[in-house]
Amino acid sequence: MKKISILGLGYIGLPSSAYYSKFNFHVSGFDINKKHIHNLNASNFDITEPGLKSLLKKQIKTKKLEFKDKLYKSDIYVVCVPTPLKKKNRTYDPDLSFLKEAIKSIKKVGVTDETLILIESTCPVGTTEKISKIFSVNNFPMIAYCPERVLPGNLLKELASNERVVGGINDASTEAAYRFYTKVIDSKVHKTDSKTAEMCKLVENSFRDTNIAFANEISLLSDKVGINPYELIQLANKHPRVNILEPGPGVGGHCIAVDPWFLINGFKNTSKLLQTSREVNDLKPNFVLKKLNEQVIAFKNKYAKEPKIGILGISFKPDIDDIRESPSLDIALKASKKYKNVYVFDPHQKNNKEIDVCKEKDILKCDLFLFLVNHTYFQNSKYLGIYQKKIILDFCNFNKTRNR
Ligand code: SAJ
Repeated sequence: MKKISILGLGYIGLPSSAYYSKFNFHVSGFDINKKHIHNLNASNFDITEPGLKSLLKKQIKTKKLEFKDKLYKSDIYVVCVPTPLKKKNRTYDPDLSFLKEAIKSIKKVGVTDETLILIESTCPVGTTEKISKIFSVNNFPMIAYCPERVLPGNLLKELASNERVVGGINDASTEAAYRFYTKVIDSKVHKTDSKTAEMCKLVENSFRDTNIAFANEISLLSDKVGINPYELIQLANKHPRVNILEPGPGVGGHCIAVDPWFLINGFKNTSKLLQTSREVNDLKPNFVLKKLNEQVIAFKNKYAKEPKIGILGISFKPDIDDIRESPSLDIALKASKKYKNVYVFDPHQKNNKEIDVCKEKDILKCDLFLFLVNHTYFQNSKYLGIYQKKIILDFCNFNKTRNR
């Protein structure tokens, strides 16, 4: 049985380790965070991804899945470490230190020309070729870039069903990557070179960011003429060749709001549309706060008192607890600082470290509501009642069917 090591047990590496161990492989999950490894080995999972906890438990029992704080020699290495952006001074340069360390640690345990290294982390174009240079010509492994495409919240299903793109630094690497993914996924695997595969990942997420920016700009224009953007978009989408996404409070998460920067930074004069899209999406929370302020002033003028403000949802998108880069959390934090009576409620947040999340009974007493995240939980008579009877600002299409 071939041995696989997964490097980096985050939101891609951890489910991938469990998933790959369902096939004819022995999988060893490796992470530099010893505490994380300890927790995984103690079955102490802090996970909300549907189905993941039970899959992990099941696969650990088969003894084909284990977690280690040391990297061991393997036939295949799947690299899923983070490649964050350096936000210092807002330069948004990619930090490839984790990736470089991961590749160095693979070199240290020893590779041959039979070893296969699959890089799934998001990278600037050309990274796979560059990092391959650290291996000596005598022991040169096969290396391919194979971007992940899974959607948080639907991850285990998409790991199996999404088509994949694999791009090796040479034909042997592409073929080996192709053989691996065709064994473990139920969908097509497309072969290309490493640069095209790297760019493909960045283009996919930039496409979504730009399309959301279009929707967000439409919402700003709608506000100028006093119409409902969601109704407008629903009607425009009746055209057979129009399919506008949904405006929201901004774009969050660790991918869509981040990945376009890999292209913008790499090709400054040729990525104006991407940069503008980022700006449009990043400015949306300010617009939400401006609209909130208008309502607060109107309330104070009418009732001669401060309104109780209820903020519904702080995660970066519906039905998950992930708050990374969340525009809703940003709005909630800023509103809590500016106004006296702000209540924040999110059914997916229990003990949030960044903001106090109130009890549901308290939120129901508010006067003015900001609907920020369209959690399925909110689709009940309590919140429909609020929507109809109270002062509301809807930035998540609460009252309409989803259009994603
Ligand atoms: N959003 C809108 N309007 C929309 C759709 C989304 O404002 O119509 C917002 C969401 O509320 C959220 C943000 O965009 O704040 C991103 O959410 P998302 O559902 O678009 O994407 P992610 O970040 O959860 O996952 C994306 C996916 N990429 C694409 O759809 C092209 C996923 O397939 C990738 O694997 C993932 O990025 C990644 O890891 O790169």
